[in-house]
Amino acid sequence: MTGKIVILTGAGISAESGLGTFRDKDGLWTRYDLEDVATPEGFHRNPDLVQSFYNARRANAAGASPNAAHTALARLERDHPGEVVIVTQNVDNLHERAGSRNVLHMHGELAGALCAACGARWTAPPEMHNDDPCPACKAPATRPDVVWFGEIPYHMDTIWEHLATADLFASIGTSGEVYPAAAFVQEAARNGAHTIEINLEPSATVSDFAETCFGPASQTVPQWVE
Ligand code: BJW
Repeated sequence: MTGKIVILTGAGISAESGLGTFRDKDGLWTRYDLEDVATPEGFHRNPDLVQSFYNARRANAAGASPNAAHTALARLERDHPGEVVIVTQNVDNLHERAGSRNVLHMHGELAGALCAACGARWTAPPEMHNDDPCPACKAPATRPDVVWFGEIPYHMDTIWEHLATADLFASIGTSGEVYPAAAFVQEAARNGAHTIEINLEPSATVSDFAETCFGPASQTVPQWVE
């Protein structure tokens, strides 16, 4: 592999680390209504439910370890200095714990807290409560620093710039159901990148990819990186 490599990752890359995906059978959205826990309106209606959902996920993520797929991507970055960008939809920090450095968390991070009143951001404690005071404005308006439906994902300008200059775009472990991430393959291809989907099964956007590779990420990603 040579040239600039942009890699989009989703929940499937962390599945074999024991973190649940959203839309698979047994996924989080079979047990929770996304309108209740992944929208600003849901947070307004029942902040305690949302905080307990994310407190449990923060605890799960803290107990999880990177798997062979995360490690392989970190190795790819070490072997191609300055050429690899990971754009992750995941709110865990398994890419960083595997050794990846150039990681953009477009849907935020479990490790972050955000003030719904003034927009201040700080490091989240293991347990958060919505009436925790904001360290900046003191409003009791603490929420997880994650991107819910109807909100604009982080780092979008930087991500579009990377997609415009990518030579290779790989999508790993994402269902292709959520925008704008689901549109990245078309943008990268339009700009001349080779595109590959690496997933357990074909995603909703599989027909947009030039190449596909199906199987568990802990096997397919190390093979792809070799
Ligand atoms: C394995 C595996 C193994 C399993 N190995 N693989 C049309 C255009 C644009 C926007 C919209 C549109 N229509 C609607 C919208 C709005 C909306 C949207 O997309 N809705 C859809 C439901 C249709 N999008 C938004 O609101 C977004 N904001 C937005 O669009 O702002 C305006 C804007 C416009 C243009 C530019 C910029 C901005 C915000 C979306 C926020 C999503 N938030 C969540 C929660 C984050 C916090 C948290 O984690 O709780 O993000 S929802 C959830 O879905 C989470 C994920 O990051 C995201 C994607 O899920 P992912 O990662 O793909 O997981 P799954 O479960 O769906 O799939 C797992 C895959 O892994 C499967 O394919 C498995 O097969 C595979 N797999 N095991 C390999 N071992």
